[in-house]
Amino acid sequence: MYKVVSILIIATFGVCLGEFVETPDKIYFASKEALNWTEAKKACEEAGLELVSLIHESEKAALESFLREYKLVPEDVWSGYWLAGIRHPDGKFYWDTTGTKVGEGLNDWLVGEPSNAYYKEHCMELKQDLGQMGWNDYFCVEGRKYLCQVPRPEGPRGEGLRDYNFLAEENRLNERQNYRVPMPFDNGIIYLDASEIFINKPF
Ligand SMILES: *[C@@H]1O[C@H](CO)[C@@H](O)[C@H](O)[C@H]1NC(C)=O
Ligand SMILES: [Ca+2]
Repeated sequence: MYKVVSILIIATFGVCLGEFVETPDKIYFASKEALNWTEAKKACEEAGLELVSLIHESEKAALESFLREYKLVPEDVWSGYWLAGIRHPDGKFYWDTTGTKVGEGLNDWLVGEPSNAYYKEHCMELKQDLGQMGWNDYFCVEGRKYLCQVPRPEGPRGEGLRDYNFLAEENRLNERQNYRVPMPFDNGIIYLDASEIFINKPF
């Protein structure tokens, strides 16, 4: 099924796929360019694809092996890829493409995430931290490479939202009280505020 769908997509959107890293794997696509989240969503859609959503454990394994095989694993904490998940005004994360809640099947948040730094991290990226791939919430206005997939052939579909402007606004819902990131220094633990960590990375 995937094969038929992807051959159709390649045939129809061959030109647009020039924006993506060329791989023989035609289920996942890694962008070459960095865009903000809404532009990344649009770029996937213009190629007949959609931002990657991760609902089942098997999808995490498939995506990670794709990234490893083509040497596309995020190199450091600043080189993640946008995924389809966003924090809605109700404070909860949803996959934009399916309309379902993030974390209901697979839950792959990195330690200490989602941190919602400055109350403005409403978009999900896949990044690597301490040798582990997983999810982080990050500022939607920032440029990131992004991951697209062949649209899910079955299952729930999100309608999409009329207005995504809330992604650039503060949202203090589900605020963590005294949120602190544990750092693996010595046998005691040194704690840093999320705001200190982001002090050199203004948005
Ligand atoms: C992304 O960039 C476009 C074009 O500059 C802009 O219209 C849009 O609001 C931006 N989206 C976010 C989430 O910053
Ligand atoms: Ca975060």
